[in-house]
Amino acid sequence: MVRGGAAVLRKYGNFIDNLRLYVRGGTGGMGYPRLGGEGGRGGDVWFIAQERITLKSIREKYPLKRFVAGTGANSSVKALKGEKGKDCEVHVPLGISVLCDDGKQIGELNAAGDRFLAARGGLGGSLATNFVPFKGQRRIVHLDLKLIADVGLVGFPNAGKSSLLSKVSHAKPEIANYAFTTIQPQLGKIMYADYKQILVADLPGLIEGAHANKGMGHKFLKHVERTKQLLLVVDISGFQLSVKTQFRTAFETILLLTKELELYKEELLTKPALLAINKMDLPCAKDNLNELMKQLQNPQDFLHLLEEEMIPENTLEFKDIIPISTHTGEGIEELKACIRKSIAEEAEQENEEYRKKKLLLLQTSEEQMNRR
Ligand SMILES: Nc1nc2c(ncn2[C@@H]2O[C@H](COP(=O)(O)OP(=O)(O)OP(=O)(O)O)[C@@H](O)[C@H]2O)c(=O)[nH]1
Ligand SMILES: [Mg+2]
Repeated sequence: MVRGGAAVLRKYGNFIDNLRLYVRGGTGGMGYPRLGGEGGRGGDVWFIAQERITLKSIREKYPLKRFVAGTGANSSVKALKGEKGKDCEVHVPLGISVLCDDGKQIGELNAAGDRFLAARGGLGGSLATNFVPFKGQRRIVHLDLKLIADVGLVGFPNAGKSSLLSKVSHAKPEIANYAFTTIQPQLGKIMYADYKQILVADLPGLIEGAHANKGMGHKFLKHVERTKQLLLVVDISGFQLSVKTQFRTAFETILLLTKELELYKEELLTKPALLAINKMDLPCAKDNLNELMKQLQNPQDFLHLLEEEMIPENTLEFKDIIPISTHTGEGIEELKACIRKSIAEEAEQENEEYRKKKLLLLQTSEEQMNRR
């Protein structure tokens, strides 16, 4: 167990996962009253998801963060119907939620090529509008980035999440013996011998009180929302942030993590979860593991020993519990196999649900045909 409080003050880094933009559709073109001509519609502002774009690159390329589409052409003798204004296309990263200024989600862009109409152009002037054009839609929107990974690593600081990522993938995250080494999410790919790949997101450590914005707060948990599965990583020797805070055993850290996930969003607890118990090379590890397994088998028998506010309403059900050591390599191959199995089972279940839905649709359309 290692202490580490000094690094708490370190900054969030220059990773950006939220960007505020001004978007405005183009104004319509003027109508032509004498000949009844109609001005062109103003251009639209579109967000288009594209690989290899980051919010940082958008901010650097467009420091004013204003996106205005072209004005529609005026109606003229040569062209009574004015041409539409030029659309403004903004390329954004994959995994973006588009939010209004009031926080309401108005769109999502997940796959390359997904499009979202951010601001519609105004209508051109015509007989109906007394030949006066309309202005385009204007608004402030927020681009909110969530990583799309198969597995999200969730744990207290210093548990060895980054060490694990570096062990199972080619990623080179920073690893150090203090809390909050990781200050921005990192992605790594587990490559299996048959070329199967699974994407893992290493996230900054979570501490108790994260929901009240302690430590790095909850802001990173939003990335977990889109990961298919959770992998909790705990230090078998427990955790203590500083001399001023209480020591927590591995069992307590698991409950506290569950509680923080629950306080952030209860649905997170419905995701399939695995538990990796790390640092099994430490001298006290075997005894601690025996104790922990007893506690995990019958958590209810041990909850009365804890402070009430630490106890989550629901418990996480782990599909597998794997003792590991990123230092000696113990359990790493087994963990990789469990991750793969769990992802495959999940995909199979999704397929099954899809097949059932299709079958139901087929049956209902057949019934309808028969009734005719
Ligand atoms: N003994 C032992 N130490 C480990 C093991 N895995 C990681 N460590 C050490 O634990 C410390 C923290 O490791 P990190 O991988 O940086 O931990 P983290 O969970 O990413 O921490 P944060 O980024 O702060 O949340 C480092 O000093 C590692 O060398 C292990 O299996 N055994
Ligand atoms: Mg880390």
